[in-house]
Amino acid sequence: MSKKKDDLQKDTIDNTKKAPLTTNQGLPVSEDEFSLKNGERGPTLMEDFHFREKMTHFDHERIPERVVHARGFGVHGEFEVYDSLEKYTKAKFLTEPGKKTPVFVRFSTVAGSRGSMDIPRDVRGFATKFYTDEGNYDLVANNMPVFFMQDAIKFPDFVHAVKPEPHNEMPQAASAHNTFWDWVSVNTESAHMVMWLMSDRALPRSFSMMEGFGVHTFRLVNAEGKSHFVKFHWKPKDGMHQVMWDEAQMINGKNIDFNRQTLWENIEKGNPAVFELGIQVIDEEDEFNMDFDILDPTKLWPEEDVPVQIVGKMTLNQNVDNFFAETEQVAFHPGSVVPGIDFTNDPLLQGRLFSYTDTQLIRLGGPNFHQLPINRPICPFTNNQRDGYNQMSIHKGQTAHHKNYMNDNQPEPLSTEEGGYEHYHEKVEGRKIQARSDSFKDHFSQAKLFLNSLSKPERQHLYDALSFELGKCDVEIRKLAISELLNKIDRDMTEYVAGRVGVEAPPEVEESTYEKSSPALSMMNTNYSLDTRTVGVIVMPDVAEETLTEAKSKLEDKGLQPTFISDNIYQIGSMTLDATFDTVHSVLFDSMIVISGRQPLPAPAIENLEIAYKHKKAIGFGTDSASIFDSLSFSEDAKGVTDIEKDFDGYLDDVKHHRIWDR
Ligand code: HDE
Repeated sequence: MSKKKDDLQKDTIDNTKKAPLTTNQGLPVSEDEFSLKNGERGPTLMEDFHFREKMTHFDHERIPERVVHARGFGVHGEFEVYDSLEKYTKAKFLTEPGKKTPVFVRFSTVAGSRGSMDIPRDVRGFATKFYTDEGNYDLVANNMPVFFMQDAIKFPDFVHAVKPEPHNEMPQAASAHNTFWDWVSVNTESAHMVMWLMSDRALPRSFSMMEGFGVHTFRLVNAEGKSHFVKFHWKPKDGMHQVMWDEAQMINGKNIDFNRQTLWENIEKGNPAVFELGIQVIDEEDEFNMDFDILDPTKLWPEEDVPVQIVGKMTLNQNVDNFFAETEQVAFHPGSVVPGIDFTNDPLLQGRLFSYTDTQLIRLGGPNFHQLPINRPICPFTNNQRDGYNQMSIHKGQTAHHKNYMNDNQPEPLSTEEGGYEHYHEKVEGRKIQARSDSFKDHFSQAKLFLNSLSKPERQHLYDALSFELGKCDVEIRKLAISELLNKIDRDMTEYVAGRVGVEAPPEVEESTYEKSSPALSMMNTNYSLDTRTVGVIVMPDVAEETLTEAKSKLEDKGLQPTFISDNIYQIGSMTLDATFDTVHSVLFDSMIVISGRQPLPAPAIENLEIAYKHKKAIGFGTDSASIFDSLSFSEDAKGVTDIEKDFDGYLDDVKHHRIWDR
């Protein structure tokens, strides 16, 4: 159990134990089904304090959802630093090799409301709270390394544009609508991020199969006070993998909780989500040596130019005990830092430093939200703040002021040598102006860099995504986006999308001629593993029990997770199958296998296999099932279709590689 999980125990109430029902005042209750009435058929009486208390609590059970990132899913774990990073930082959790720090991570989508689906086309939040010995450090990251704008003052406009439209609250959790495309088309600093949003990165197969990025340039400051610029990365052990858009739309209907359920179940089964922490570092002296401004949050540092140094590992291995108390009440803030980590003048970051505490005040109802069990540090904290809504602590003593004589100046600020936080002594000079540096003006080069770095299928998916999204917009907005955004990034993309959405491609402009690419940006250049991969195994009733048990153990031995599916829940020998075609579908699995015996396939099995084939998934079959191909549109010789009795390894290799892209 992590130190934080341990810390939560003091507030955990075990409601699984038999206990008498009481009111909030501890009064034992004798009746909880009938309110107090004037006669059996009479009106309810005001005097029924138990009814009133129960109903009042219920009436007040909702708090405002987050204005963005409303739908989230939290998990506990631990972070371990590999080697000391003292060269760069004095942060203790990064300088003691092997030191383990408890963490709580909340993954989220951005635009949808709390009850929206798990796989919209959207950015994913990836916020980590490190409960360090020097206080909480929050790395409030996303699964994309850049952002839609360069200055925080535009954030409310952007969010208003991407959220459901104000007049009719549609569409839910989607950027495929007029206001989003209107905003990004006339705020072209969004071009790079729009490419990411239209890419497969926006449709992660699982929370454990996506990268995380701190986005901004931060500072690491060492004990000598020397600062380096840094970008933070999370690299997933299982690699980055996506689902297809057509598939995502089906998954969202079949299982709205797809990503959260996958994570929850894997953790329950003992399969943690594992990420390595990476840093890219630029010396202060090299601040101006890139071909962009390193303070510009719409730019990434190509990994080939500034390598990612892997410095530690995070293992997410424990689910929450209570969703509301932990996942909903957790409050992140990019301004929660520890000595050795500091900010830069990235204007987006500067604005975030204001917004996060402010939003918690309304969401969590007052200034004491840091006392909520999930938010409080595991190290002691003491200051002169008192009172306010929901003050949970009883502060003993007469003084709540500093400096003081009466209490010998306690609590006492620590010197920086003793561990007190010191802001980096950055030299700042300038006039007060509302303007943006010219060094932020290139909006298109890295949009093109991203596009240049994609493999053929990834690029095609991006074009298809644009065709879908703009196809949902009015014709003026389609034209606007194509001429103001796409045409300035890539001509081929412009012509393709214009053709698909039925507008004329605008005249060619001097489009970005940026030719560089960054192979690290392609999801194809990632880790491939069989761990946690799922297989839907279609079973017909005449199959022998041994065939099934053998298949099950063969698959499980390789780390795969089979679900045995039939028309009905069949009991085959002593084995009970897991699901029926009513409850699951091939879109919910990474791969399908048919163990049919010689019986013809029922219609739902045919549909499942055809869709799995369309979604480029590996398909396996048993030798005596070869007749199934009589009812399918593809043959046993098709790519990624394998007789698992003859070539089990070949089948595994296909599953491991996620999709048969050249099918
Ligand atoms: Fe956030 N963001 N954001 N954001 N953000 C919030 O804070 C904001 C930005 C991110 O799981 C809010 O507690 C502004 C970038 C995550 O609880 C709010 C700007 C990145 C989460 C807020 C940004 C993020 C949030 C809403 C532009 C990636 C979810 C609820 C200046 C580095 C945290 C809340 C969780 C949440 C403001 C841009 C990541 C309103 C003003 C860039 C992962 O305060």
